[in-house]
Amino acid sequence: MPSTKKENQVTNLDAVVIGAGFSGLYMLYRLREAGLSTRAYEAAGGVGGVWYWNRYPGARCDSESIYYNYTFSEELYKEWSWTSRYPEQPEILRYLNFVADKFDLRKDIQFQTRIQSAHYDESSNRWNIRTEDGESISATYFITGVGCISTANIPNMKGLDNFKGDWYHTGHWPHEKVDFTGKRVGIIGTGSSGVQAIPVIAKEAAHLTVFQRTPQYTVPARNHPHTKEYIQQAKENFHEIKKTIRASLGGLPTPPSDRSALEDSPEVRQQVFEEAWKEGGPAILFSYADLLTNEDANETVSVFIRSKIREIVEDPETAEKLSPTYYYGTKRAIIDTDYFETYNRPNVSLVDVKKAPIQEITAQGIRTADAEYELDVIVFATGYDGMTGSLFKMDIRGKDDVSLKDKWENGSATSTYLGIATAGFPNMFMITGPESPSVLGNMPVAIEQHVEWVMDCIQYLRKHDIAAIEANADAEQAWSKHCRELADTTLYTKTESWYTGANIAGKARGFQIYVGGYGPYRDHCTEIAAKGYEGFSFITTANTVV
Ligand code: NA7
Repeated sequence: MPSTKKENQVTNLDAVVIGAGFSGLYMLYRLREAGLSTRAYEAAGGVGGVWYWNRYPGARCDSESIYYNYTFSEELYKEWSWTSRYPEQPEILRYLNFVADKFDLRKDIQFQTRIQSAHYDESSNRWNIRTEDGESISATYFITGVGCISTANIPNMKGLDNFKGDWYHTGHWPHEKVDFTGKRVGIIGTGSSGVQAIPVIAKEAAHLTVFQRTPQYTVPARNHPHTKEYIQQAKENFHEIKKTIRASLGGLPTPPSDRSALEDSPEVRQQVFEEAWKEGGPAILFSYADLLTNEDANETVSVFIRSKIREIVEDPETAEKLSPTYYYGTKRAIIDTDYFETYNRPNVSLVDVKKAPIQEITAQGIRTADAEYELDVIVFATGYDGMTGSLFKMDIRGKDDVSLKDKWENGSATSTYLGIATAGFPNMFMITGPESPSVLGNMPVAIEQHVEWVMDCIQYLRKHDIAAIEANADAEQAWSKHCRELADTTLYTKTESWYTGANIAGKARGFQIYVGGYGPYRDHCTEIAAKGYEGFSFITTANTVV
């Protein structure tokens, strides 16, 4: 790692990349390959992004391994072999370290460095960037690869400082093993992280109390090891896999059904859901075309999953508490290993904190409106300030010294052009930014598309001697409106979730994801570029806007 702490000196670069996860690593690689002087800045001590921090027990990916990786390099794809259908966090982290080593990326990553501010200077068309250590960097391009869900949400609960035991957030898990043996553990939150952690912690702890605000639909992952033959076949099918996932709606090869759930008789539908339940993973979500758009269709799958919960969970009262009522799939559709089964264990109990809210963390544990729970450890599986949280952690200022946070009114008026750029912030690119399809699919596929689009754009600017590119306000408004209109044709906006910002106290509500699917979105972005970056303005080297 180069030593770069140069007080009073300015490091001049072509491009600065924030983050060394899937986005940052690939962006860095492409910029460097194109001959741009580039450095990535990463707050963590190593590569990996969310996979560096999310080390909680049971953490694993919910996209199938053979698709949850880069496809830009056939050689890379063929050199790496995944061990199971849904890889665990340590394996994904090993993969990203392997990528960093293979392409010798580490030498251009400055670890343990948090970017404090990035201000655009209109007179020079450059970004002035400062680290928290006081280092100054000047760069033409400012590219964020900060992830969509990487800023931990630790609810502001009264009394946390008084707690005598240990507490952890799933997204900032210690590197050393947390030993739950013989401990009374409380876990708050039953999203993907809680659902993954609960069965694993329950096996170790003396007692696990789950504090649930909203019950979750979750379906079996049916994880299993991969055979050598299966992996070999995937490698042989590399080109086909790459082509299919890149054109798909959600970055996975299996297309969702084109049938309505309401076209089938109840008996046939039951059969379809049973088979999907057996197959596990995303099969249920993909079993009918209209589960996320039609309330009646959604009710059929919701009823089915609730019936499975009653079948699995022995205590009827617990089963009832675990049964969700919102539209299936409108919070992140979760897959699990033994989640509902875990509530049959004698050392696990479930507390409904919607009914009796948490009032205080005490020295001994958690006090809700109707009881006190003594605990040795509290695990916050309370999620993230999604989409904008990580961007707002930096003081990003564009033209006229306007901050991104102010422009987007703390998130309530978030608007972008294509989810990549935003008016008033020339030469700033967001990898999987708000209003891109990002989190509604298999992320590496979305990330590669953005990185490649940004790289092509930068090459175009350089070739045509253009100093800066900026999204036009009218194009941005039209894109935001289009995103909102599309979202309103679905059930997503009818449920409170981190997708809508509802999980963060005081955060403005808004659905900031493009729901039209990866493939159509890719085509649209490609067309915009082919039309000479329609909807963008160029600032020439003489500072004239064209
Ligand atoms: P999620 O999906 O946002 O889940 C967070 C959970 O924590 C969820 O059950 C929340 O209940 C609960 N929560 C949040 N704040 C509180 C408070 N104050 N009190 C009680 N319960 C609370 O985060 P995850 O980390 O599980 O998953 C994030 C994404 O990572 C996931 O979607 C995948 O894309 C990977 P709520 O449902 O809001 O009532």
